[in-house]
Amino acid sequence: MIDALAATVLTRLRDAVGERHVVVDPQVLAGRSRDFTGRYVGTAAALVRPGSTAEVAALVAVARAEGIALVTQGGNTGLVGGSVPLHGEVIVSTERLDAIDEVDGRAGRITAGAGVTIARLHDAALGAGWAYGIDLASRDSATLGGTIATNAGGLRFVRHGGTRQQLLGIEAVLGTGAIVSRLGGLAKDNTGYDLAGLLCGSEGTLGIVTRACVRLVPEPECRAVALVGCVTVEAAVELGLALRRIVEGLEAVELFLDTGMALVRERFGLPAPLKSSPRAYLLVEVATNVDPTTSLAAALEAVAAGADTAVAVDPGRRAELWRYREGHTEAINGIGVPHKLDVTLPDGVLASFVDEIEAVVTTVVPGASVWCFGHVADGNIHVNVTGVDPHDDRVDDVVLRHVISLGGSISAEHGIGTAKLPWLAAARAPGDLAAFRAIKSALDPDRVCNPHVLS
Ligand code: 2HG
Ligand code: ZN
Repeated sequence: MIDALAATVLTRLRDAVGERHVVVDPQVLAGRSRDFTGRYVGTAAALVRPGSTAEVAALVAVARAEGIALVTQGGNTGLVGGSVPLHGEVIVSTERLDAIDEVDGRAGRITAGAGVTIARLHDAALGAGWAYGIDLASRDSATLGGTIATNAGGLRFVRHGGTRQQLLGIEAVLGTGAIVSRLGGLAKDNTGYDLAGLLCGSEGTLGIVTRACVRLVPEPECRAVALVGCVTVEAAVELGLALRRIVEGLEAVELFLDTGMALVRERFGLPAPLKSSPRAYLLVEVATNVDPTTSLAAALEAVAAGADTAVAVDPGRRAELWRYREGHTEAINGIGVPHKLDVTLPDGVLASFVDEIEAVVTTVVPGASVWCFGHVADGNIHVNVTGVDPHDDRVDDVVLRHVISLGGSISAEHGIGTAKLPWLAAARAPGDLAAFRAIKSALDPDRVCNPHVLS
């Protein structure tokens, strides 16, 4: 599309963001046109790097006038094909929108650009004596804007909720070209529609987020991590549910299995963390202002007496235990292009779902390997499947339809992107979908903002 218009369009894009910030180098474009897994690979004729909200508005104006589609990209850590140019879109990189504008240590909030990474946000929060409630394994690359676009959940959801719960305000350029800006940081504000909440999770389809104001949470003084071996998945799920009820300051409850543990250990050359070789592992983190080790040990004794457990308090050892969980994504990528199915199940069927899903998958693709891990306290399991052609959707179909039949969600935290689009109609009611379409056409009437995602 852009090839035919190259001369005029490129000139207008350069006028909008400056000559240096329109990148056409094929090597750079190729790197930015594929996702982390390699399953989603597109092509782009240009990548643009706006440096301000006004420049984003100028870009959107060019896109509307020239009929160009835009795909916004932060750290490109998305896993559902939502931030790569699968239909020749121009990539809008938020990397220059990287200023931390204000850290309010008294009120506990930060205003920052969409391109600020989650790791930088954490550092800024800690520097002011606070913490940011969203954390995820891709923290060094994932950006504030990207996590807002996808309403990222991450590792601390059980305590702080998702990104939408952290948002106090947003600045964005809508597909209409209008700039919306509400960054006053008021905790309570019911003056009309919640535009920040609407843009959060909209996957770049309604506009481009340029800045946001997020709330901070207190940073507890002490942390402890326990890795508990469980003989069955059901025991691990039950333990996670029980801990949610009885442990104060529960910050994370993560599940993974013996197969994933073996893969991660092999990939990174890690030692066995426990004496036994259980079927399932529960990784629990607690953060409180008094040393939580004794209360965590007592809680584990109460609900999982005698379980094989490793406990860590000092930061280095805690990170070592987390490595077994956080290493999953990279280790799985190392053995082939995965199909990633990020789903939520109701509590009552979670364990049986994990136990049975391999059989469900291998009925359609014999020989496929299934890797389950995730945020079990939120009912969120990441079903990764390897050994399947990247373009073969039969596995996605059978897993997602199974999830729907069990009353679950086909997207817990990664979004719909292009990956889940074929199943959206089965997962949402016709009235919901009509409302989605009405919102899209009101805020992005010319379909310039990520038009192939979500609709
Ligand atoms: C995680 O929880 C991320 O580590 C990635 O959401 C999940 O790789 C995945 O499937
Ligand atoms: Zn996750």
